[in-house]
Amino acid sequence: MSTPALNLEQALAVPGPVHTLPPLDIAEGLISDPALGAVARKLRQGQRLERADGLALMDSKDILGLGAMAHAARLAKNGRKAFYVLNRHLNYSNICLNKCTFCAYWRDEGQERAFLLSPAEAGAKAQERPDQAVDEFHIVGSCHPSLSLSYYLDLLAAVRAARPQATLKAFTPVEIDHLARISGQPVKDLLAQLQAAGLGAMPGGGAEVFSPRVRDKLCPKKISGKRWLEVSAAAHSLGIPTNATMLYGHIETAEERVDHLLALRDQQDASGGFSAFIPLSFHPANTGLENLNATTGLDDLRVIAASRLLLDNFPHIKAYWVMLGPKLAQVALNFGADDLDGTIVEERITHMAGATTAQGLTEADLRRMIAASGFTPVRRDSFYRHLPSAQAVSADAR
Ligand code: V47
Repeated sequence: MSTPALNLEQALAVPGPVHTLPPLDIAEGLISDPALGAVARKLRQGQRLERADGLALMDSKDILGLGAMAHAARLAKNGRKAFYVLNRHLNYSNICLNKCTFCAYWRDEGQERAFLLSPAEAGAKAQERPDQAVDEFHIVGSCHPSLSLSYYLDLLAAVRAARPQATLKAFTPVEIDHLARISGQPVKDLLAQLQAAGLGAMPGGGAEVFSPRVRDKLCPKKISGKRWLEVSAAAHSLGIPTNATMLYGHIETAEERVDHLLALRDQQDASGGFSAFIPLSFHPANTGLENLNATTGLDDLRVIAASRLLLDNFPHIKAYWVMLGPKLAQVALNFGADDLDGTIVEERITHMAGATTAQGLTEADLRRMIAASGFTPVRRDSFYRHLPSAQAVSADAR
């Protein structure tokens, strides 16, 4: 299927920058934690939540109360739709200057398991399984010490040539900042050049937790949270929709989580181009924080629910099945999430940190997970436009 070019308003999944929640229908008897009572009252009146409300959400063990509130917000935003995308992750390199403590993926040049795909190799991967549709390539790598901008332009060109109809969702704000520096250009000029080369959207990685305290400890070489937001805003100003993430479950406090979410909400008010928020549960294996425990299911659901409620101006919350596991991702659809991400095919970052989930899921798996939880599966493109299920299309073609 060929995808027509988008104008700015279509490309941004929200009609205007501020998009708060309508008054929500939350039954009194569903909340057992008294601290959540005041939050529920505000939501019933359509009031925007504040920092103290966020802390009440982030500290509560009343998982059913949290779920009831987040589910009401989810229904107001997305009804009973649950989205998925036919995507493929393409990691071009793990050779990275930043060497973050929480990351098991990075390597030094020449080290065991270090890799760098040539643009031709990336193009060949993009062409694999020609019978299976790909609507989006999620292209992410590292801050490589010696590649020049021409490599990244060639990479986009090779993937684009392999599957011209797929959207290239490429390079986190961290990589974009790195490319701007190595090419000596302002971020906006660099983004315009990448956009002309086929970049259609950007993933939300590298946000971690914006707190300078956490960044100083875990990723001192990475750009600041302020810079991450500036790069995202520059993309929004060019009509490039982007995502946002938060890596939680390591050394961050509840306050730092809430402040991260509120900084994203402020940025969305200002620049309006975030499509989805993806909470990322920390996986400790093979990292510098191996002594930490993995997150619990309660914490995962709580972060998803709190995100849905605080990020009232984000159209979508993803339950990323690679990190949550498919079963909890399915449950998360009742706790505020409306998107399961996609088929993925090959995942490296979380699996190098000990994930035990599959490398990929089929469209049938995703549709079954969604339908079995009582939601309506919707195949989407990178801009949340609905697409017919590829299964239905191939069945029709028979
Ligand atoms: O940027 C690194 C995080 C991110 C670990 O935008 C870790 O649609 C857990 O950003 N344990 C990559 N997380 C994943 C990502 C993403 C995934 C799915 C969809 C989208 C989207 C974005 O994973 C990294 C970093 O923040 N990460 N190490 C770890 N040990």
